[in-house]
Amino acid sequence: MRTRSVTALLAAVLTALLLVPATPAAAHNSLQEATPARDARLTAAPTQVTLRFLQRLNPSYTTITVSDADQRKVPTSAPAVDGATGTVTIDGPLGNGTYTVGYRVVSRDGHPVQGSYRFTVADPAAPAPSAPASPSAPASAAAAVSTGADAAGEPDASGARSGDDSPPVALLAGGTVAGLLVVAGVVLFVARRRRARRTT
Ligand SMILES: [Cu+2]
Repeated sequence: MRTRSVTALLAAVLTALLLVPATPAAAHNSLQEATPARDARLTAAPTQVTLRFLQRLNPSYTTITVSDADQRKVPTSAPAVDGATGTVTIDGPLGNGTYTVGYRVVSRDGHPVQGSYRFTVADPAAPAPSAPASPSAPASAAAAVSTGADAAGEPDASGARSGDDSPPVALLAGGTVAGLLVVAGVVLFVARRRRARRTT
């Protein structure tokens, strides 16, 4: 019977849609580990900032900055990228104070991910900084909200473990979804026409 086969096909298509695992948000890169750590209070000034991400970094699209409490950029080297890890070396010694690390990287699917966090240098041997910059500091941290850290977890674990940058996974999944949607639309259209023809 026609209607039954169309219904069965439609059910199969919908099932396939549900089974497609790709939620693009889950494929996004995210910060996994930072040195100095978020909100760390260090008794000795760091000379490097090292950020390890979920996915391999593209050296051409990796930015790591360090800013002081007045939002002035601290001179650093360009990021040295090794796999999923990026490191900048801080040119001069950091004085006591609060610093913001900002980063911008791309995900495997090409979408940018950015975020920031702060750490504080409180070396008891160092003189206190003269800058009384209290109200301006929190604004910078609030403005730079991480966009991709939401679903850092499970669905992408296999891809992250393999460590290769394979955009086809996300692209294929996206293409499959689009294709299935088109098929579902056609099936619905045909089914409706058949039904309409039968009633007239
Ligand atoms: Cu994306």
